[in-house]
Amino acid sequence: NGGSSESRGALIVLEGLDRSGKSSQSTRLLSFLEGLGHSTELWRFPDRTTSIGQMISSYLSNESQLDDYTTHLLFSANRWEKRSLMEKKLRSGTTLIVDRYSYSGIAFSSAKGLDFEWCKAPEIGLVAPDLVFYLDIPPEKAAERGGYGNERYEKLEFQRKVGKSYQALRDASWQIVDALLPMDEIAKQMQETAINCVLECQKGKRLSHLWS
Ligand code: FDM
Ligand code: MG
Repeated sequence: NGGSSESRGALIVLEGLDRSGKSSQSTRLLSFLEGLGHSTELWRFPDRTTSIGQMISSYLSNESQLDDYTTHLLFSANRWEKRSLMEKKLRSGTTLIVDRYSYSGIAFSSAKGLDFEWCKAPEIGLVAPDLVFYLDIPPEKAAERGGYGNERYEKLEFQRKVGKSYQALRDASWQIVDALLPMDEIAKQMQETAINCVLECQKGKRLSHLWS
């Protein structure tokens, strides 16, 4: 990357309903960018490896009960505990591909009936993504794909509500991808947009924070 100490990595987020193909496409994007010689890491939220992440994980697998508001704040705290490392990596030139981020936090909690603005508030100040891929899939089609697991939110009725909440979050950083296209086609579309984004960040696009 020319060795400029100012060139930074890009924050690229993947969002979408469960079974929309986020995880497969994140992995493919990772290999693509690494293949081009870009320093890249794949992250995901919730990050279940931390102690907050373990509370979230046991809630999701129905091993524990938690108040909805508290749950929301734990998901947010799970991003905050990674914020400084995230910023450090980006500033040192590493691109981060992140499977779910603040948009999931807001979409899932507001789908439970929590106030949208209340859900948004704790996300203010986190690093803003440079690019968000939304893998767009009708909830019915997602449900047909090899079935959901047994986690708390993996129910068709609920996923329909989440899909609606996501729509209110779309902004200029979003690229909507048709998740019903063949995997290779999706990967190709994403690669083109992602590489442009990585280059823009290298050239000096400033890091910003949610929601600006
Ligand atoms: N989820 C994920 C939330 O409810 N809030 C959040 O902030 C995040 C990041 O957790 F149903 C939900 C979305 C999903 C569940 O995510 C676990 P994975 O990607 O299926 O592990
Ligand atoms: Mg899941």
